[in-house]
Amino acid sequence: MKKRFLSVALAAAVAMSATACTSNPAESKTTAAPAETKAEETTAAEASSEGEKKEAAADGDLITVGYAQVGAESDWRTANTESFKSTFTEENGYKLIFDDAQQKQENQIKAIRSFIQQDVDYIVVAPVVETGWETVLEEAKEAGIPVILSDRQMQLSDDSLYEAWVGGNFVKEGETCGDWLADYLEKQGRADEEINMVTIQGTIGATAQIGRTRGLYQAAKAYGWNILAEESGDFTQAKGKEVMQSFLEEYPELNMVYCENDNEAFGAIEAIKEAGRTIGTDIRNGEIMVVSFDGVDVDALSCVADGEISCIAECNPLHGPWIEKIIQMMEQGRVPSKYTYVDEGMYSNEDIASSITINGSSYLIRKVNPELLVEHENMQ
Ligand code: GYE
Repeated sequence: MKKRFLSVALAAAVAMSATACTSNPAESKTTAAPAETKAEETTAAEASSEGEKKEAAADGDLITVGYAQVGAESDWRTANTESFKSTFTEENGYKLIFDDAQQKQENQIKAIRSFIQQDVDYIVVAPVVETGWETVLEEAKEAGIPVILSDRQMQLSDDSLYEAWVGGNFVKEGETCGDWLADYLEKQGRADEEINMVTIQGTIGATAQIGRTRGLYQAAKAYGWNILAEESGDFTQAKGKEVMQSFLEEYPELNMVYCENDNEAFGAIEAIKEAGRTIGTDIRNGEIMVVSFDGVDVDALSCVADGEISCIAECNPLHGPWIEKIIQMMEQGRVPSKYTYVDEGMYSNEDIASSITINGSSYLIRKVNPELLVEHENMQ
């Protein structure tokens, strides 16, 4: 899965833009759908099977799936939405009812209630935060509609309120990022450098925020790094920039920024440049090092290629096919695994190490270079 992230065109674009770290959201390009779900390219076929689809719909053969999505806050989210839309197509036998909650839990709860009213076959939720879901999930249970979680998790007193969850291991992502940094400094004989870090957190209370912050704290404690301040950037570029601007004013001694997603990193990069500071790994001489999470698109990978982001702990957004597998199993009366962790690695342009080991598991570190892009291309 993870190696199919970039389409041929995107790979070429990364190769061409290797010297320009693009941080304009308007120019953002997102990941391609997995190879097995190329809905976008099938317009002609779609047209010819229009009659069949109508028949299927009339027969009620389509499986109706309501997806309560968080919002459209980041490139990761856009790729995740695309993965659902290209998987749950009528051609594949589904009717997808998609709802964008604009990062508000009350909107997600309304969406779930509306899915219940429409008597969908399955409800999929990417919960914006972990708490506050008990009541609405009870309502789904009473209506006999199975709920599947995608991406973030929920804290519930009764885990049988959902069938399964698919997503990334956010604590491990944070630990990987921390261990990469420690490894990087140590291998260069710079382990004694004073690290003064600021954190631009994700949406407070979201699993990705909780896990990545926890992973960082463990690393900071283990390696003796100072965390000067932390504030939420809500996983957006605009807020990330705003938060970084205030950090730069308040903490001129900061030499590292831990951004809990790439869009926040894009904002932070803009703020650092506008403040007349330099991005880079020479922190002893005033440069500021940027690290981040996601790595889903050409914008982020070109920042790594340019050295503007030193490392990205990858987070895989292509959940559509995984959720579909779960639904298919349930259709056959089988019980899916409760938790599915998607494969994730690491991106960097430093030749420091090719893997990192955390609690006995090894994580591949992929260098962002033309070979990596060709590798992606070959996986299409
Ligand atoms: O990293 C961020 C998005 O929950 C994993 O949400 C997801 C995070 C992702 O907005 O970019």
